[in-house]
Amino acid sequence: MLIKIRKPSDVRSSEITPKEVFLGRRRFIQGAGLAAAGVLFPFGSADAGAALPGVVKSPYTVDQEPTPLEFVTTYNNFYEFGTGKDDPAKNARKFNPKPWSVAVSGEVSKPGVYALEDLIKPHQLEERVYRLRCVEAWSMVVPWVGIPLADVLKRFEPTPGAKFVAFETLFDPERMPGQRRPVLKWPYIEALRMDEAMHPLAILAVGLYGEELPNQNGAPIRLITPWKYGFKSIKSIVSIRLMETMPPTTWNRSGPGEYGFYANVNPNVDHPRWSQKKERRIGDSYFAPKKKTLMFNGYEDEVAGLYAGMDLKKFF
Ligand SMILES: Nc1nc2c(c(=O)[nH]1)N[C@H]1C(S)=C(S)[C@@H](COP(=O)(O)O)O[C@H]1N2
Ligand SMILES: [Mo]
Repeated sequence: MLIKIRKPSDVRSSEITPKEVFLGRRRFIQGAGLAAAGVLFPFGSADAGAALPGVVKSPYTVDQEPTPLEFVTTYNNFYEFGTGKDDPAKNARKFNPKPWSVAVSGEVSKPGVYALEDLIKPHQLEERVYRLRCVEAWSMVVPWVGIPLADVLKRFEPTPGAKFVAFETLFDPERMPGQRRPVLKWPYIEALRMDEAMHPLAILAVGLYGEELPNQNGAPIRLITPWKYGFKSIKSIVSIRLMETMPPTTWNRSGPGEYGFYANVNPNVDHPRWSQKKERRIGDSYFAPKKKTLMFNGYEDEVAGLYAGMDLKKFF
């Protein structure tokens, strides 16, 4: 396996480019008066995104060089802000994700509307370098800041009827201009089976590269399931609903033959219109060799057990 999960003692802080370097670079670029600065670093106005202090490094980290911040924040999929890769960075600049709350409902003993500050406390935050693999056959490596989804779900006390978890993105066409056109059925919804949601690799992220999430990356709170295609990692979540039956999901609904409910990264199951055997790492030269796609995006040892006995060609 090319990707291994390291023990905390293996994680050297020097492997993650320190925040100061990025802040310094950002200030340098702005100081140099480059017109591109606003495009390269669109979040926050003149200032950097708010730093998230005291974040501990998690052992759940891949041993790979993170994709530079510029690419992570300018090459995005977030259809609420447009369908082009550079649209979210431009069109989400004015989006204000504060205040924010998340409605928790369904098969739980403690439903309610939770303010983001009550849902996720700063002292719980950890950094995990995860690979994000888009169904479009490109990938990135991102140092996310977040907390295990399981830790959050347990606090709502799921009832025995909770078999699935459904997530919903904010629906607000005034603030999310992409929602004024019916390119997808809004709001964006995604879901996991309960055992997937409780897996320690699944996290709710509130930051990346040591700072609060940029708007284009799903501020202020998004899901990250690193063994699944990126479209499962729903952004700007306002609702978490625990359910007895399998909920509909946005991409599965828009193209059931192309996007499965499970959406596990699988080099052996091609998308009907393109291969999933290889991927292009964003930030690499266009002529750089593509990388082999790994089963479950490299997390086979950790997650294969969730799908024991399932035909992954049928349940793609
Ligand atoms: N609400 C919402 N969430 C979304 C999307 C979207 O269009 N809307 N795009 C998904 C897709 S296809 C991918 S690959 C990832 C991209 O995350 P990134 O832009 O932070 O790299 O977000 C996912 N989450
Ligand atoms: Mo994607």
